[in-house]
Amino acid sequence: MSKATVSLDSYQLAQYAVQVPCYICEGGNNHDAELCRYCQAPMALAHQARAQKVHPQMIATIGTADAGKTVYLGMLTDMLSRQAKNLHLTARGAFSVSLQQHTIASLSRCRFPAKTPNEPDRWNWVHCQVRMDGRRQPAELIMPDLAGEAILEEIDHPGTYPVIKAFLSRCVGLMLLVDSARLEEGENDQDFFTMKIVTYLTEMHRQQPTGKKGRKPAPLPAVSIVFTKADHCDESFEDPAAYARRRTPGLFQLCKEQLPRHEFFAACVVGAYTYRWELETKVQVPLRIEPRGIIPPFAWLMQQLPKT
Ligand SMILES: Nc1nc2c(ncn2[C@@H]2O[C@H](COP(=O)(O)OP(=O)(O)OP(=O)(O)O)[C@@H](O)[C@H]2O)c(=O)[nH]1
Ligand SMILES: [Mg+2]
Ligand SMILES: [Zn+2]
Repeated sequence: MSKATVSLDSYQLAQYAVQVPCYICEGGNNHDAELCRYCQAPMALAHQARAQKVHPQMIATIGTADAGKTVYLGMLTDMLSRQAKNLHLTARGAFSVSLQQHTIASLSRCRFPAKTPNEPDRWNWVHCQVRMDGRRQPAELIMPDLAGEAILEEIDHPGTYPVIKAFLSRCVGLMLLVDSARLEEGENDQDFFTMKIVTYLTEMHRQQPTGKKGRKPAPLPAVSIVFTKADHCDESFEDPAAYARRRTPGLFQLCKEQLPRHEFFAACVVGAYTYRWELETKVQVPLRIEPRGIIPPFAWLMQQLPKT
């Protein structure tokens, strides 16, 4: 009678019995899942966080569609990864370099990067370490590039994008981008949209369970409000708070009443631009890359972060 050796795969089944919590929404996932089955955030974030002692803090960059989030975040991460002193960023994991790589590659071909798709599995997530002067320990941060349409959809219809709610409820700092090109065109939708975002945040924070008896609720995140595309309005660089009072009075007042830690900034990535027609669509073309005011909103936010 012949004998056959059959290897037992039961050890593999044992691995599936242990669930790995998603770093963003804390939902349990199989150990080999690439994306969280509940919120579609990359599970690499959870694996990296488990492998190190310090737990990354979350920083959100939010604003309407077209506000300039991708361009701003891509330029910010690129500048910080090249800057050697004061504030320096090191990407954690190859996927954390994609945003910077795509943004800079597009700009150097005289194009702006493409619109961020609405599907969470196609967003770029930056997991990085930031070293700062005056702090012994570097900060570990997670900063995704969210799609503006998805942000507003979640605010109007809560539950549409669970990843956005989970992320915003846990973030310690926020960069709220306001499109100053639209403000200069005389549109006031930026004022309404950004007021909606601030109200959503403060409401969500109020509804959060305060935890065990005696434990204080987490403080509201620090918020830097950034007027993007400020090449359209030099005056916003001179006094961003005065510009906010004039151009976005609703947002200015709401921040004053509701956000104990906030500051206004102006930033732009290009110094000159033109337009070209592509398939009957007018497309903006960056001519000169001349970043201004990119680092201050982030540097201010870093000073507000709790020390880990
Ligand atoms: N003049 C000028 N235009 C800019 C600047 N930054 C972005 N833009 C314009 O704004 C557009 C949108 O920028 P994005 O960074 O893709 O905007 P977004 O907020 O990521 O938009 P979604 O991905 O739809 O959420 C770009 O295609 C440019 O036309 C800037 O600094 N100056
Ligand atoms: Mg984008
Ligand atoms: Zn999740």
